[in-house]
Amino acid sequence: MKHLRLIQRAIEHGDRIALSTDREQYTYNEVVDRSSQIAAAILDSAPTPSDDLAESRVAYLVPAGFDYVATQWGIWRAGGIALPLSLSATEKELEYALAACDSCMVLSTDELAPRLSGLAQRIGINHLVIDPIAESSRDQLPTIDPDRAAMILYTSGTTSKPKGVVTTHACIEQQIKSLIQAWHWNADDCIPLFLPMHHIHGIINIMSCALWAGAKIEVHPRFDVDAIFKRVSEDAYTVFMAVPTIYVKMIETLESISPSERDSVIGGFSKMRLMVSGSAALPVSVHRQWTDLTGQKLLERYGMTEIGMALSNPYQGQRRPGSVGLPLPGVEIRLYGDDGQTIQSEDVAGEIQVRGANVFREYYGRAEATKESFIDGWFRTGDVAVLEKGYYRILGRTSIDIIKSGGYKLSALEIEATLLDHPAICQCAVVGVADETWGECVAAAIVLQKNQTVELDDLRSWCKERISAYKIPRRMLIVDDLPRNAMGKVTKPDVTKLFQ
Ligand code: MCA
Ligand code: AMP
Repeated sequence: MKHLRLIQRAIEHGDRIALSTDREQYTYNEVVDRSSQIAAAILDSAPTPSDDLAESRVAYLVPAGFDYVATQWGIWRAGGIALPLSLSATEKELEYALAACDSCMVLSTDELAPRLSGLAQRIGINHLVIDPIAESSRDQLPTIDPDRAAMILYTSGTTSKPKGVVTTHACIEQQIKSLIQAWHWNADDCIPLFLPMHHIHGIINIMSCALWAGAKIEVHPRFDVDAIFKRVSEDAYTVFMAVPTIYVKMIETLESISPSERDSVIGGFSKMRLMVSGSAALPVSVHRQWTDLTGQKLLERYGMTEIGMALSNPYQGQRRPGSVGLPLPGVEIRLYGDDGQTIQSEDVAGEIQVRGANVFREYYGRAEATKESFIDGWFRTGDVAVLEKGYYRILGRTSIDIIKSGGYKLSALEIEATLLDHPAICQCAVVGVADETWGECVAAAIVLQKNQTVELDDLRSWCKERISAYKIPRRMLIVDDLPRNAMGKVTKPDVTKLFQ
């Protein structure tokens, strides 16, 4: 049996510590062994038990940590496509995620089982709880070709419902190897993991890179600034990766704690070999404040679910605030103008387009959307950038309907569709409004049905049952009509102005 490279490397890392929490730690051997037990149990309980899942979709709702890695690798080793579900998803969102990619099975821990058992029964898919899985029932697991599909991650965007981004093992491997090389990952590294595990920032940049390198991941159930600061002041970490909102929150906390505590936390930060920011624009002011406080120059990089990481400031060399640097190893970048020509000179804005082995295979079941997202083999990111003195700088996005809040990519259209389901709402427009902490904050202008009223707090509670908390509009306005142009079309820039 030939193993996937990530698993083979884990076998070689053997008795090193792969993951730790405040109570337990697990070696690479333990993770590999557990993943083979889970793989065998998946194959035994598949709708048609077989020796290979052959790219069937297997979803899982498992918190970050030992169980998460063993489950993801278990699905891969059984030949399936791993589909991580969001811990903050509502039942409706879970149902959509399971149905839209035709999952044959869903796995969960015992603790999270109540969130899935009724749903799985209702939609008629197997639900396997991993805790009771014991000995492996199989000597052999299938050999997995690297060109097989490995993972589906949902990404929100220019369509109302999220699309499932399908990546292959080869693609994931390329994404990992590029970062290992560019950011000098090594077996002596230790990194905290507190980001959600249904997006690539947590899955690839942190978890998979660390495990590829033989490094140690310290798992936190969520981002808790006090818990992180305690460990930073104990010099626990060599590498740190977070979204800009987290740096803003850490600056606020650093400014509010006692001088002695602050000195010890800053000591820990200043000794790290690498601190990275990404998933959303890092304001220049935050970049500078962080350097002033800790002496660390944050390395800002740019990526996307469909392509992994594409651009990065250098590990050695100038890390320029406000810029996302240069193409990562193995990634080809071009800027594409409105005139359909590749931009050849600096200081001219164009869409970032990407080519390379890092690029995803398809949007699951959406052949048309997949086709439209490529031009001559280049993936169209929808992000606009400019090349300035050799470094790329992001200027914005081509679609106003994509909102980035707290590092999450949100679809204004999805939130609008949810609001429109409310019986009192007749029309609405959702926009992202600039916000110092969250980057953008979700705002909704709402027109009510005739003779209807609604309490905004009630509306928020109503949304809470339908969409994840981070998608719920923080700001809402009831208006008589939405701003429109001469053709009667809603003008979102004018909607944004309503909140300024
Ligand atoms: C939460 N709150 C918000 C938002 N989210 N308010 C405004 N806008 C928001 N987006 C409110 C809550 O309602 C609550 O308010 C209070 O803030 C605290 O909420 P909580 O959820 O506890 O916040 P947190 O735990 O501090 O979370 C902040 C966070 C989280 C850690 C920054 O948003 C996060 O993990 N973001 C990372 C997402 C990520 O990994 N993205 C990567 C995607 P109240 O107290 O009033 O109820 S991958 C990607 O983008 C690409 C590929 C890339 O390049 O990486
Ligand atoms: P996602 O679909 O969640 O993978 O989000 C990808 C999007 O995040 C990109 O298309 C960009 O719009 C945004 N993004 C990621 N990193 C950066 C960055 N450093 N600066 C600005 N935008 C970023």
